[in-house]
Amino acid sequence: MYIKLGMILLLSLAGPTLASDSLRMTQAQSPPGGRVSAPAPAPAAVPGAGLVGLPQMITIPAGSFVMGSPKSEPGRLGSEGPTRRVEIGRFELARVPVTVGEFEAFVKSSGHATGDCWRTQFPQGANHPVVCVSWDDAQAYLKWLRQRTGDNRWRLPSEAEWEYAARAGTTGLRFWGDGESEACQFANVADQTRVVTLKDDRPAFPCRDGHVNTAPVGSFKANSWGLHDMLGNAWQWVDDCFVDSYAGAASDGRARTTPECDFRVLRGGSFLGGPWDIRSANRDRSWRGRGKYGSGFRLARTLP
Ligand SMILES: [Ca+2]
Repeated sequence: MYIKLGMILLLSLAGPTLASDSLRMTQAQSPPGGRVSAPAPAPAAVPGAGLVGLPQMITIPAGSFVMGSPKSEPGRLGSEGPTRRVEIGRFELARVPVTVGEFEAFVKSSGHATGDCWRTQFPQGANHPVVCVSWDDAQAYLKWLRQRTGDNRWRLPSEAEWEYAARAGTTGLRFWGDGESEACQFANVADQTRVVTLKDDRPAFPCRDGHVNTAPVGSFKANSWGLHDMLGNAWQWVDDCFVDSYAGAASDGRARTTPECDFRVLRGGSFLGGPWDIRSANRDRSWRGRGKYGSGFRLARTLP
């Protein structure tokens, strides 16, 4: 399932001058699992340029599933229906979301202009998911990644692909089942740690996951397809324009998009998500040019 480590080691995100462009992700900066850090450090001839590992990608098998939620589902939004069967072709999805360290390497290397929100909301390690980034920031990251790797297949998942992968064959509220007390094994959610620490009275799960804000990516159990953090930790931008219903949506897994649409879809909930938010079918939206408090993204790649 996983790309062989040898294949992902040290693809240069710094273009053809691999040896001279050598910002390194040190061991301390490199998140646990899911990323391959650079080997023995080399002198940084061009400070700010990037040499980082690529994310571990998981091959998502072709198949079909029922997208959306039944009207009986607790917390359901009207936009989660009508349910319909969708056919998905195989593709790749990153094992974990894009991290702060990776986004920082991108900003330094590309000079991409973005606000400070992604690094100033609360303390985060380099191995936490980057949050408060916009859909346009994600597109800039993808453009940079395509250029640096010479691989034009990098993209965001479509909303249908995302839900298919998040469910990993399950049909309930969450990939671990419908239970709320189990949530803290599988996701960083609004939990009792946050309730007690911040006196936060928003709806929370009846368990402790140990994290008030974001957690290092890959800290919680994966779904059965090996994907971590599909629910909780950080919202994930997908490619689609937000439409308030699935009526008329394609059934082949393509993103529903037009160049002029300004509101894009976010999926998965975040560290702020209570039981109604942390569901495989839940949807949110935001203006493409502005990050939400917990909005991040996860890389996908097209397969032939
Ligand atoms: Ca939490």
